[in-house]
Order: sequence, then C-alpha cells, then structure tokens
Amino acid sequence: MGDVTKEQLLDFYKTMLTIRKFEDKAAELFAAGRLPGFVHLYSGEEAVAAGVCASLTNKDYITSTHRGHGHLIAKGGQVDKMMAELFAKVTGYCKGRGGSMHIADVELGILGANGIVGAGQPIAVGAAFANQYLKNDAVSVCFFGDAASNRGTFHEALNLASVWKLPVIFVCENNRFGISMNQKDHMNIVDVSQRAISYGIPGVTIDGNDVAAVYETAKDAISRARKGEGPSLIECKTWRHYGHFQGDAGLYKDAQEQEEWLKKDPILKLEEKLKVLKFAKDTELKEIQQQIQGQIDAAVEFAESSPEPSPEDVLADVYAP
Ligand SMILES: Cc1ncc(C[n+]2csc(CCOP(=O)(O)OP(=O)(O)O)c2C)c(N)n1
Repeated sequence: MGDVTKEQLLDFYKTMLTIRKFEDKAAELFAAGRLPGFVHLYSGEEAVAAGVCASLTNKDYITSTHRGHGHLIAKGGQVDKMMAELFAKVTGYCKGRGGSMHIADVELGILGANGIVGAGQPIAVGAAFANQYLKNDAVSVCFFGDAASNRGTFHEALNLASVWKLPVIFVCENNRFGISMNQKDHMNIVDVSQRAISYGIPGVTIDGNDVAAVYETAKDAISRARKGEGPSLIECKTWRHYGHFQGDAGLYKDAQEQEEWLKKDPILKLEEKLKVLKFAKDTELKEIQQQIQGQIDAAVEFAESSPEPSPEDVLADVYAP
C-alpha cells in the first residue's frame, strides 16, 4: 500500500462516495424524465478519478470525456453547479447550455467534459505544451476510454507529447467496452498500455478499482512530468456498473463477468481496507455516507429551485452567431 495514510484513504472514500451518490441521483432523476439530454454514468470507475486527481492542484489541467462526472468531482467541481447543469438551469457550470457532457471550469483546471470521443487527447497535449512553455511545473491529465485509444487523436497526441517531452499523463479507463463493443472485438491487444511502446514513453497497466494503486502510480507519473521527464500512459482496468448511457440495459455484458466485477466494486474494496486497517468503523462510514447524501440532496434542491434560462439570452455567449 506504500505510504498512503489514513487521512488520504478517508479522503478517497469521501470523493468516491460523492461520485457514486451523484451518479445514483442522476440515474434516478433521468429515469423519472427530469433531466434533458444524455447521462453516461461513471459508477464503478470512481477509484481512477479519485486516485489520479489527489496529486493535482488547481493549476494542473484535466481533460475529461462523455463519462465525466467523476473526473469533475475529483478535481474539485461543485456538485450543486454540476447538478444545475444537468437540469439545464442558469446556475449550472455552463449556464445550462452544455449539460452533462460539456461541464468545464477553467479556474479549477477542468478543461471540459467532451462528447467527442478522443477530443480531450490533443487538448491535454496543448495544455501541457503551454505549461512547458510557461515553465510553471503544472501538468495535464487526459482521461479517456479503451475505445478512444483507437482514435487517430490518441496516436498523434502520444507521439507529439513524447517528441516534445510534454508534462502530460494519459489515463486510460479500460472498462472493456466501447458502447456495446467488447474490447476484444475492437483491438487485437489485451493491454492498452502496450501502445506506449510505439511512442517510447512509460506505459503501465494497473487495477483501476484499487484506489491506493491508482494513487501511487499516478503520483509517480505526475512527479516525473513535473520534473520535465515527459509523458506516461497509465491503463486502469475497471468496469462500468451500468450500460453505456442511462437507458442502455447492457445486455451485451456477460452476466457472470458483471457479477464478478460488482464484487470488486472499488468503494466496497476501500471500505474493507479501511475496516481491516482499523482506520474507520461501520458507524463512522455511515456518518460519512449520510453527510454526502445530504450534500447531494442539497445539490438537487439548488438545481430545482434555480431559474430556467431565458429565451432572450439565447444568443448570449455565442461567439459566431
Ligand atoms: C468521434 C466520435 N466517434 C464516435 C462517437 C460515439 N461514441 C460515443 S461514446 C463511444 C464509445 C466510447 O468508448 P470508450 O472510449 O471506451 O469510453 P467509455 O464509454 O467506455 O467510457 C462512442 C463510439 C463519438 N461520440 N465521437
């Protein structure tokens, strides 16, 4: 477990639980027809965002994906403004114009969720180039899925990042599916990390459901990038608990595999660890759960009581009307 402290593990727990409870609430609201647009849930993958973002500060950038709620929360996004964005309210991060797939907060270094698969990869490289040019020792982290590593953007991004030794960490969240397509049908390798070899950068595959492992691995890669030692690729093997988006029953998943992965739920694993190490008792974990549920319920209240955008503002913030 390396040097992960009790405080750090409890912090991971809070972050991961905030993500899970946010997603549970989003699922419930979407099923009730109260959220416009699409919702792609991150449930099951929380250890990746929490473990990676723990070593970042606001001056570091992240690029996210269509499945971005977890990255945003782990990077410091406020759940009330996120929820308001899902409700398309003016108090949302993008004044209700972006929805789930376009939440951004540049002050927090969140360069945006993104509905275009693989689009975050070159953006993260550009941000890393800016940091290198400014010599500010900040890094950028690019989250993406296994299927996104098949895009040309991925290969161009890794190549340029390697050639220019840019401070960027590519974090592949390998949940084994691109929509309904199993990884074995969309690439002929088992580990996405092997792709790092072609670009002469370090590549590693880890258990993405073990937050301590993610934290330790990402911390090293981030520290190397800060020191000017260049980019890395970290592949986190994980599993999304639900379908590709809400409404997809995920019938293409093998039932037994689904059951096995649910037993490896990163939050259950962390609860076990906290108890085995005597860092927390059941009662303390319950208190944290109630506190976080209260924050999520308050976020929903905030979103519901916020005003709708007004039709007169439809052209505001439009750069090329
Ligand atoms: C450029 C582009 N091609 C196709 C799509 C349609 N699409 C949306 S999500 C997705 C699969 C993404 O899979 P992966 O990158 O593994 O991420 P995951 O959904 O598993 O988190 C696809 C093909 C898109 N949004 N953008």
